[in-house]
Amino acid sequence: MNDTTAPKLSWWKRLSNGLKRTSSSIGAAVAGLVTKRKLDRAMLDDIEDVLLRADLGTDVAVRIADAVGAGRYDKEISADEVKAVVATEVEKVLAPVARPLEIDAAKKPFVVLVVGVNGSGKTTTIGKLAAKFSAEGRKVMLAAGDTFRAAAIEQLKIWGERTKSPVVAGAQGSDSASLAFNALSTAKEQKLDVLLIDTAGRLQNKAELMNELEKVVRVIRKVDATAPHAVLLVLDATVGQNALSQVEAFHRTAGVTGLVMTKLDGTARGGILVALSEKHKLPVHFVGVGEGVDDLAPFTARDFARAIAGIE
Ligand SMILES: Nc1nc2c(ncn2[C@@H]2O[C@H](COP(=O)(O)OP(=O)(O)OP(=O)(O)O)[C@@H](O)[C@H]2O)c(=O)[nH]1
Ligand SMILES: [Mg+2]
Repeated sequence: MNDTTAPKLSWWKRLSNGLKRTSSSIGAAVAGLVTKRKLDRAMLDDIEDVLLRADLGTDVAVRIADAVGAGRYDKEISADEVKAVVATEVEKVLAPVARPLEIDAAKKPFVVLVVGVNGSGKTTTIGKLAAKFSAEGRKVMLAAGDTFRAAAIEQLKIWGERTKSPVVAGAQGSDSASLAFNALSTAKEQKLDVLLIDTAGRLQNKAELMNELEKVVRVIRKVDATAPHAVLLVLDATVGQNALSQVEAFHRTAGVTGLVMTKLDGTARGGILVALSEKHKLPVHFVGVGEGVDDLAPFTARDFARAIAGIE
């Protein structure tokens, strides 16, 4: 193993291990379906059901079943063939959305606002991103915009210490828009490279909390009319279909520019990322496959598609 392949392999391993619950549920079901049977409509319907249960969404499930059926009626088909078709079709959906988060170095700082429902993984993702950006030699600042809970401020401070990034925090209960304003003003004065702004978790159907988020965006623009330069919606893969309505609501309120999907290691519903990509076509920048600082990986269509299909 040389230096260029080592990180790639370990990332692939983390991704495929992370997605094991999703891929093995698809793989086992497909294997059970195709043994010693000739392909017919009933088998395709069963394959479609398996894919729907993994949350890939109706359109994609139907398309995959059609692709499996094409030219194969009345023939025996192996589980590996089905998996290969799954991987190919899923990759087609994901390829247009798998886009890196590009930091525009001309923005000082490049402002990243991180939003999402309670517990989706926002603060942890900020910590992981701070580590990544610092490792790239960028000067990072964190803003503890979740002012609701004292524990949230503490949690961000710990990530600040770990990643040696300064943290701007206010008192618990203070206004999160003013906190964001102060943090951005300071980061601008100090000509820092990246400002990562944490926000409190909020349910997408709570109008008051969504209005507060709108205010954060408005106030940030008073310091820099072009900011925020990225609005990342952090989605927890384990919620399944609810992620679709989260994307709609947060996109409407805060103009989401890209997605991060966390907890792909803890769910059999990783297919939701495919359904989301098909429906909303928002860029997917990263996926989280664990709680550790290294467990955030850039999203790549081919790797994800193969991992979800359970191709080794
Ligand atoms: N397994 C796993 N756990 C994760 C991942 N990302 C975050 N977590 C865990 O999920 C829990 C919630 O993460 P937080 O980062 O606090 O989530 P949050 O969105 O900031 O939560 P609130 O601020 O309460 O809205 C923590 O226990 C994290 O360690 C992931 O990719 N995989
Ligand atoms: Mg948090």
